[in-house]
Parts: sequence; C-alpha cells; structure tokens
Amino acid sequence: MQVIRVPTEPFAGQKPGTSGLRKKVRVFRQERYLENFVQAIFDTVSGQQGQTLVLGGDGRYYNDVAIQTILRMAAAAGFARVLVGRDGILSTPAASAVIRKWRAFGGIILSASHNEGGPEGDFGIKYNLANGGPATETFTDAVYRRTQEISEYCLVDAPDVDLARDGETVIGDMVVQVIDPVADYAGLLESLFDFDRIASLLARPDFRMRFDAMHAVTGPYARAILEHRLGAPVGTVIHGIPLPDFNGGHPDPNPVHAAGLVQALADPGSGLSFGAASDGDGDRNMIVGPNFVVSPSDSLAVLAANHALIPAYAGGLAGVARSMPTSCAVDRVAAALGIPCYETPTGWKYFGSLLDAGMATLCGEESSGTGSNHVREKDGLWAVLYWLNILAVRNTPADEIVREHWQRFGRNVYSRHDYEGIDSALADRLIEGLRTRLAGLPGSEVCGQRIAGADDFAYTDPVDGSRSERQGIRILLDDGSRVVFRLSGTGTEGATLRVYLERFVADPGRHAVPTQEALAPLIGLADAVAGIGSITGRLRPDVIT
Ligand code: VG1
Ligand code: CO
Repeated sequence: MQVIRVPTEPFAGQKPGTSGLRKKVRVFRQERYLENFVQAIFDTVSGQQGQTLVLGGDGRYYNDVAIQTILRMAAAAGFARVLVGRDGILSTPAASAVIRKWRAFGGIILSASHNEGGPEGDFGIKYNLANGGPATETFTDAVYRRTQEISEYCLVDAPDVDLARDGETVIGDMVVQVIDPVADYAGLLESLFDFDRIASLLARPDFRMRFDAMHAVTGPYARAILEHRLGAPVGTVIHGIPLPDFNGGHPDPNPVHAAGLVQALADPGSGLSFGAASDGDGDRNMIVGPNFVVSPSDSLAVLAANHALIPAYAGGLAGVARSMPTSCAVDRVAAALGIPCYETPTGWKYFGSLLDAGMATLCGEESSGTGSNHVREKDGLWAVLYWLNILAVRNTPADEIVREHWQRFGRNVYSRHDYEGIDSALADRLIEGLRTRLAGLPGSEVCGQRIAGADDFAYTDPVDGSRSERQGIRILLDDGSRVVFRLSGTGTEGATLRVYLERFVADPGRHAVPTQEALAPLIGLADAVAGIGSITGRLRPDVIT
C-alpha cells in the first residue's frame, strides 16, 4: 500500500463543541479543512491497525464527498476494514448500534444534526469510541490540540467506492464493506420492545399515527420499522426520503420546525391519535398526542415511570440521568423508585461513563433527546417505540398519560427560550456579567422573587473523576424554581443564548395553566438578572420550546 503524505497547515477554530465539529459547508469545503480534522482524529487514536471503523452520516449536502475522502484516509491510517452505510447513510443511533454489535474500534458520523443543510447550510463530523458513544471531552480536547500543530495528512490513491450496493471493495490494504444501514439497528430495537403488541395497536382502526422524518435520515429507518415490520399503513411516515438540504427546512423536531405535525394532531378531522418526529441524524424525538405536545423533560419522566411495561426494562432501572438544564421531573420518579438520578452537563458524551458502568439505564435531555443503555447515543425511534409500547399496554392516549403522571408526581412546568444569532461578544458579556455577580445573588430579591442560590454548574464524572467546569449559570429560587443560562455549543453563526425556565406546580388544579403564563414571573426575573434585552437588544426569543 502506498501512502501519500500531503503537507498542510493548521486551521484556527477546529474545536469540537457539544457534539462534534460543526461549521458551514463552505468552511468544510476549503481545501484541506476536512482532511486536517480527520487526520487529527487518526493521530489522536492509537492501536487502530487491523481494526474496524464505522462510517456514515445523515445524508446532508457534502456527506458523499466527505465519505470518499475519509475512506482514503482511513486506509492510510491502517484500519483493516470500514463498515459504511449504504449510500453513506447511518443515523447517529444506528452508527452507535453498529459499532457495538461488530466490536468496532470507533466510528465517524457525518452530521450537523438539527442544523440546516445544503450548500449554504451546516456540515459536521464527530468521532465515537468503541463503546459506541461520543468521544469524551478529554479526547476531543486532544483532537483540537492536534489540529493546531498538524503538518501533514495521509491518504491512499484510490477511485471513489461505489456505495450504492452492499458488498466489499478493497482500497489500499483496507476492505470497505457497504452495509444495510437499517438492519442491525432495527434488530436491536425489536429485541427491546413488544413488537407484537405495538403491531396490534397500529392495526386498530381507531389508532392512527404519523411519523414526520423531516426529509432527514430517519425516513428509511422509520419506514422499515413502523411500516414494514410493525405493519403501520403505508404513508404513516411522511417526508421519508433523506434530502441533502432537508427540503430547505430545519430538521429539528420541535413545535416551531415541525409545526405541521403539531397542527395535524390539533385537528380532530385528521383522525390522528399519535404523532412523532425525529431530527437530522435521528437521535432526537418529538412526541405529540391529540392537541398536546409532550415536553421532552416530561417524556423522560414518563418513560422512567412506565419502565415496568417494557420488556427490556421490566427488570428494573439501575438509575436515571439527565442533563443539568433538563427539568427535575425525572428526579421525582427516581425518588419514588428508590434509584439514583445523576445530573450531568449538556451533551450525550457525559452519559457514556454512567451507562458503561451500569449506573444508569435511561438518560435524557430537555432538547428532545432520550435513550438507554441499548446504545451510547440518544435515540429518536427508540423513544417513539417506547411510547408506542406504553400506549399499547395502557390503552390510554399520550396526553392523558402525561396528565395522570402530573397528578401523581406534580408538574415541573418547563420551557426553553432561545435567542439565536446574537453577536458573540454581547453573548459573552452577558454570561460574564452573570458570573461576576453570582456571589451577590443569593438572598437578593428580583421582581418580587427571592433568590436562594446561584452558581456556575461544574461536574465531576463519578466514574472517571474527570472535571467539567462552566457548564451553565443556575439561579435557584426559594420554591425550587430554576432559571439556567448557557450558550449553545452546536451553532455555526454568532452565539445562541439558551434560557431554561422551570417551576414546580404540585396543585393538580393548576396543571392546566398554559406553560408561558405559569412561567411569566421567571421570564421577567431572567431578563432582569441577566439584562437580556438591554445587552442584546432582543425583546423576545426566536424559538420557544
Ligand atoms: C444542543 C442541545 C443538547 C444536545 C446537543 C446535540 O446543544 O442543547 O442537549 O446534546 O444539541 O444534539 P447546545 O450546545 O446547542 O445547547 V444533536 O441532536 O444536535 O446531536
Ligand atoms: Co441530532
């Protein structure tokens, strides 16, 4: 095998964020940009000789080009085999499943998840470890350091591999094996849930569901599982063909970007009883009942509370974990079950060690991500099947299941307000301002509400002892309400300020109060404490979820 060494120079800013390196497509298309980052990954790992790498992406624009480049580089790096999804497709949870099933050395997933695609959109790349989960911060920090000193990258000379057909091709000394992107993943999900029971539910004339794949990667998975294996009527999955630009939309399953689905479930004439959607790379989920969008934080709590109904989890949960800004609804379930509840920084990479150590079985984030120890990523279709399994057993609509949950545990009223595309300097000023005032906040009164505590969240991983600091400013009130401020680590333009608002309402008589109304005093407090309007000039958020 002849390895070609190409001289290169570092690019600034190749620092992975919450989930991999995400940049505009035009940034990635610069000569040597992708190569530098991939080489930095290959320089950071060791022992890959003779091993298997998993490779695939969400099918967005530039996926096809990047995959061919990475194949040539993987051969030069000494991998013996690459498992690549047919047509370059692998959803994030499917990639995790494939890595685990075939005991691969690691995987490269090409995706910018819920971010827009197309020539003017975003592209992304992330590395997953042998456990199938996103690389740890220690690893991504090392990759970043490597990108800053890189002087060459390596590849072999080989023609593009035909990824349209399953089978094997050799480039250099490496076998490229094109695999069915769905089979391993679908088989895994089938082993977790009661497929017969779900199939009976889907066959009932009074139950109709719609799954919106948002023109992103989940289409082929949802069709194979919901329509082919479970027998849902053809047409249950809409927008099911992955498009490089997601048809011009944001493949982000929330009430703003999946408004059509929410409207359909609000229209009794649609005949729909259950709706779901997933994001660009298939790891997020939205659950919609009749005229009712389930808050992701509530969803995690409901899944935990109903685990006994699901074959894979009926034996009990070892523990649960949630990201810090996710509401405390699941904490109440954990307390009732007598199991631990872990609070981690934002991003799935922090759940990996808990899952590997068998300390947590279910994990979730407020940003529409839930998952379990079956893989090491959040998993959109998994969450949808979990809900379907619950609905099939309990024979109760999703909205009623949530309302009954609130009756039993109380309601953690919750919302996230996003201010997008803020000037980065202003966003930094806002966060720094909060940081410097933190110590003086406890005991003070803002908009008639007494602040009981305030801090900048830091986390020590209970398994490996690694420490992550500055993970979000928390303001806690006397009554347990919380406001959290943090800047997004997945955006590609300016800064996005996320303000997370949570208030606990025990009284069932007040559970029906509209969310934004119930949170109004906290929204006022957030603005007064952080100076959102005065510093950024923004009077209202761009996206409310
Ligand atoms: C966001 C979410 C976070 C999630 C991350 C990746 O990060 O808030 O919960 O893990 O996206 O999800 P940030 O830093 O923008 O808040 V995905 O589906 O985009 O891979
Ligand atoms: Co995603």
